[in-house]
Amino acid sequence: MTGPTENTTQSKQYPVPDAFARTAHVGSRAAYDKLCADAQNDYEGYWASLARQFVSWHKPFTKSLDESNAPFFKWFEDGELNASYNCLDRNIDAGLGDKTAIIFEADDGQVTHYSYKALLARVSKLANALKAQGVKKGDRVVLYLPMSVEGVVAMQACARIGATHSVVFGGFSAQSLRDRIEDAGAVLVITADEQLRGGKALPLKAIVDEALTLGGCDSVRQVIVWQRTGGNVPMVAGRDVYLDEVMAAQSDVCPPEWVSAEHPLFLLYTSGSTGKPKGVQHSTGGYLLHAAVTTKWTFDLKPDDVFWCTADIGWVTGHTYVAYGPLAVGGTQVVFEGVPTYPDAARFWRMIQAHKVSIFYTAPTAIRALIKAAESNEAVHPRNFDLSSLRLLGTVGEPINPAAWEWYHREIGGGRCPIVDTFWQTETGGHMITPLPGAHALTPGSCTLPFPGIDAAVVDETGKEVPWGQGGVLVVRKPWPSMIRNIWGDSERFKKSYYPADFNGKYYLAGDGAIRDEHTGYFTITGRIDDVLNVSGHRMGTMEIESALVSHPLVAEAAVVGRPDDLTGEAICAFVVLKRPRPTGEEAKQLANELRNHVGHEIGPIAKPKDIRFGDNLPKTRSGKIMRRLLRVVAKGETVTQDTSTLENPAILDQLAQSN
Ligand code: 7RM
Repeated sequence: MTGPTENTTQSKQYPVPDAFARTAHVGSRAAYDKLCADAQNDYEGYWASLARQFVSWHKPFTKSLDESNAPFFKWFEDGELNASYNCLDRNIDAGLGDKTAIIFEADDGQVTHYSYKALLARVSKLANALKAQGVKKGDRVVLYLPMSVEGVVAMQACARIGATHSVVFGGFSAQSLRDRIEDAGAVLVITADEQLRGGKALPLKAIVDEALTLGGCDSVRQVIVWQRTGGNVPMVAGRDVYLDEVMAAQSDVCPPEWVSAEHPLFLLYTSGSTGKPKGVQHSTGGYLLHAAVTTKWTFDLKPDDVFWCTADIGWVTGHTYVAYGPLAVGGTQVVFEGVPTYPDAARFWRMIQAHKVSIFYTAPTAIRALIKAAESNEAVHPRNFDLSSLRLLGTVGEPINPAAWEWYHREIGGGRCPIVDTFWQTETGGHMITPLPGAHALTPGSCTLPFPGIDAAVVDETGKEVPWGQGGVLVVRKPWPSMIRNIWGDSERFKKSYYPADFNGKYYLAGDGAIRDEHTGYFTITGRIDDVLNVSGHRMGTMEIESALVSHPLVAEAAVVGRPDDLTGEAICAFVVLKRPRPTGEEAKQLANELRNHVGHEIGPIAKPKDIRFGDNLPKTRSGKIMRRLLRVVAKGETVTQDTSTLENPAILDQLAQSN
């Protein structure tokens, strides 16, 4: 057990446990510094050497980075590879064919093991089936699937034939699904009859049917339906086919389609501060490289480890650290269909014990919910379970508060497991700022230092680095292999969002604020600096929610802000002006529920506002700008002390404050 020590800033530091450092891939601060120095001295050479080490190339690349069309950077462009070959065939060729690639645990607890060989056979059958349906290299395929082996297989099958997948999280509504299908111009959708989570069935196929009737989806020629529950779903003749049937007809051998390193492996839609969700476009070569190297170094993954990332494949974490990273390095991983609280809040601990999980990666919001559950019900407390197989823990998606960090470290990690607090984004493809567990002493609440080769910095509005101890804007000063390549179909928005003129168009703008520790230089992320909320680690644009609200016939105007929430990190708080007089009492309650459901229907349940407050108006400047800054104060339940003299209607603040 390693105890914390106090450093000069009074923040606790947990040193690297000796036993961990001895066997770690990056086993000391000196080893980390050496990697950083290598990258510093020969940036392109550093990445090229990793790309040769971690990726198998069908045709080797001759050039590392192409900056000629900045900020549309290209990496390893004349190299050819296949992501699915890298994740499956080459492991089998290396003798891992019978090794377990995936331990799948279903919602009801049923467990199935899949070897690398078995996974390749399934991927190949589906890849052949997609080809038989006419899917070609470069076509987009939308996946609307539960957390499942079939989901991973579908992603890998697309990669195998050079089709670009776009996974849509099963919690998004028909409208959101439609928007994504249309924007991507998908030729085919793969879905399931139903998704099963926490004992409840959600009708995915019915939502696909609805999405396709909303218009704009003429590009879709086929829908492949996986019968997960065997629920009786209507099939559209000539359009819908069953997954089992199309796979059964195919050979389990499918030669990989070799693609350029820059070929788009996938699109993944994510929320921005304005407008509709953006289709983040990722490459094949650079992305796969970062997925592999971060899985190995950040998680210190070894051949005997059992890795478990709890993220759904509908989010980027489920792409990089379920569908690609662990397979690319020949690991064994757990894939879980269900939720952490079913049949009870000990599900994670029971599964870690049963599958002897050694590396566990989850979100702070899940940890906070499970702390609460354990504190109110002894039966689900982790101390009732044998968690001794664990050697490393990780978190992702949002800042982790030090109290939750300490609990995770003590109660789950038994005081012996380092915690990697990994900062990254959909756009970055993989870890950007993260501890390497054999190299960095840990400070709760800090993601420590950039991954070797990532040139992250905290700067002021002019792009100048601020001194340690002073807050600023997080940027990345050099392009890196797994970075976003474009916003699908909107290059202008790509430039504006990520390479704004503020920094001469030279720095990648993450959209987060950060501060570095005065003594250690460790980074702490202070949160989004734009109108993006982070609710339970899920990104939500306030504009999207506002648009959903005003699409309701009764709503005249809406403003959405975040407020801190103990459990979900941030909670969505909506201020609404109706086209009729302001409702109060029972009527307000009913209307708030109606609006909540409306947002759920428009975007998905995750976007439902927690608070809805009705007002006669919203606080506006004389030029008509809504003062969100003041609404954030009201949302927190605090009194506005700021100057409100520029407001057209200062009295509205009192009304909104009382309207809860
Ligand atoms: C992987 C993922 C990205 C946003 C990002 C941050 C926040 C993510 C951390 C974090 C503090 C972390 N992709 N974020 N990880 N904040 N510490 N370790 O979450 O595109 O969905 O979200 O999430 O604000 O910009 S994401």
